[in-house]
Amino acid sequence: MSIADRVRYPDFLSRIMTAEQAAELIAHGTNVGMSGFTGAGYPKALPQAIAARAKAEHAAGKPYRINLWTGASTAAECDGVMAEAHSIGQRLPFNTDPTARKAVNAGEIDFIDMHLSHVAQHAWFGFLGHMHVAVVEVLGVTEDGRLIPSTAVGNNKTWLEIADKVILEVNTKPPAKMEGMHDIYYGTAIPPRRVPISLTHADNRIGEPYLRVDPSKVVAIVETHKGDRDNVFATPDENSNKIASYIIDFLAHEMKMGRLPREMLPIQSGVGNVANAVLAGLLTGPFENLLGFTEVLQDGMLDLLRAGKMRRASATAISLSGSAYKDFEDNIDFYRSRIILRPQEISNHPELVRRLGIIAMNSMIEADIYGNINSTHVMGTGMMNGIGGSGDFARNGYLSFFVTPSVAKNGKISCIVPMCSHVDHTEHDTQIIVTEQGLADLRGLSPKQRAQVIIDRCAHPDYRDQLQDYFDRARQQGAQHTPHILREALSWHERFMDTGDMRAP
Ligand code: 0RQ
Repeated sequence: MSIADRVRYPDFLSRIMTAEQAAELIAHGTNVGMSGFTGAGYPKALPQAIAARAKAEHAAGKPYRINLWTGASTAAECDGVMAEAHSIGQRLPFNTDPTARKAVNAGEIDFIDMHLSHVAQHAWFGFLGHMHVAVVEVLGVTEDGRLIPSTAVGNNKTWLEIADKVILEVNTKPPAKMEGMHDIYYGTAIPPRRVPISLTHADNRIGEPYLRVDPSKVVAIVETHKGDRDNVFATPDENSNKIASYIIDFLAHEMKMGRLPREMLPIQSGVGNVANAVLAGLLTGPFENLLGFTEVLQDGMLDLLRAGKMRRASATAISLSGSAYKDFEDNIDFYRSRIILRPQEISNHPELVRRLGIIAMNSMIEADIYGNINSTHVMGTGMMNGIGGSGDFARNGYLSFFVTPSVAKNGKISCIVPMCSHVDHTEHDTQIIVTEQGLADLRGLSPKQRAQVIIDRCAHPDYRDQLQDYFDRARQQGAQHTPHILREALSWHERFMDTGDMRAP
């Protein structure tokens, strides 16, 4: 299928140009809103052209950097190439690319780590500054100039609304039959004019299938024909399978006790190997007719849909491995009626997460004995990826799980610590912590009760005695509400430093 088949709005045909020509329209110092969420739906040609332009400008002794705002992470061919060309000044709200991560931790990129549900509204409020250019991947343009969204919606609706100029990358690779899968809600407003979002079930449609754009803002159309990043996952290992089995047993128990409705509640799942293992566990688990209300739809949810275990899934992006993507493409008629893709301000909206009663499952770097969670910073200083959507779901979910193997780096580091070296989710947002050692149900417990359960159930045996000793001595110091020996708690991580592994990769 050629670009002429995809761009059905005649006025736009004269604006087709190369990525290099379009990159000339993006000046040094520009705030650029790009599409892209968890390795899906990001522009594939412009970032390479921007990187090439930056290299040429730098070689000529001129500065060239842009500020890059997206939905969430992109890929090596987007964040990676631009970071490698030293062409990113500011970056928000999330990144998983290793080259960009190094530049963030080296202080070259000013990274702003944000809740994903906050990004669009902070942009509207004017908190982030002015957006000059939006670069958005779409699958096509309708006869009347509306845009067919791609594999990720992310913040595209907002970028198209607030940017002065728009560059569209029309990707002819994803199936044209994705048209109609999306649900773009245009009812959000700025306080005090906000009204309730009328979504009462995870699979409601409340918007329209297309993105709107003011045609006069579209300055360039660039063609691409490329798949998204291949999001390969390792086959779940023993630890991931154990974590998954504890969660599934716990959910079954909660249902038996009448604390979870028989029809189950919609599921949010973070990304990564453990998250995928939990979804794989649900495949053989006792629950039927599931609903997904999440931000990223990964392989595990596709499996649940295919097996008929899940009836529908709502997300903002489809982020698949190569083989799962092929299945998606081959069976697009099946999936398009079962998947709804929404803007991230809706997929992650606290109002909806709370109303729908989402079961949130997210991975973490470390938890402390009182239930505070570090999702982002290795050793309290090195940025890993960002908080992403974990906070949107954890604070507002009906149930909120945080999961991790009990140790990292081949056992050299304990993921249960006396005091987190950085806190993303406070003890008030954490209900259940799970490692391969066991599950700690913290609901209704005071800090001292929580500490004992976390040490007993979640700590690795190699570290359990050290943590127990710390907790015992902290309590002996006096009957404080949350006992700590501050000097020791703050220096705990130093014992891992000589391993050389306590840095963000
Ligand atoms: O590094 O690969 O160099 O060994 O951290 O750890 O165990 O592979 O786990 O891929 O699931 O990532 C929290 C980072 C976990 C992720 C985090 C090292 C470990 C390894 C990765 P190596 P694993 P995962 C949905 C919700 C925040 C955003 C979020 C994340 C690397 O889940 O970014 O939840 N979450 N979003 O060795 C030192 C420790 C460590 C450690 C792990 N205690 N100390 N290093 N590592 N624990 C998605 C979106 O929001 C879009």
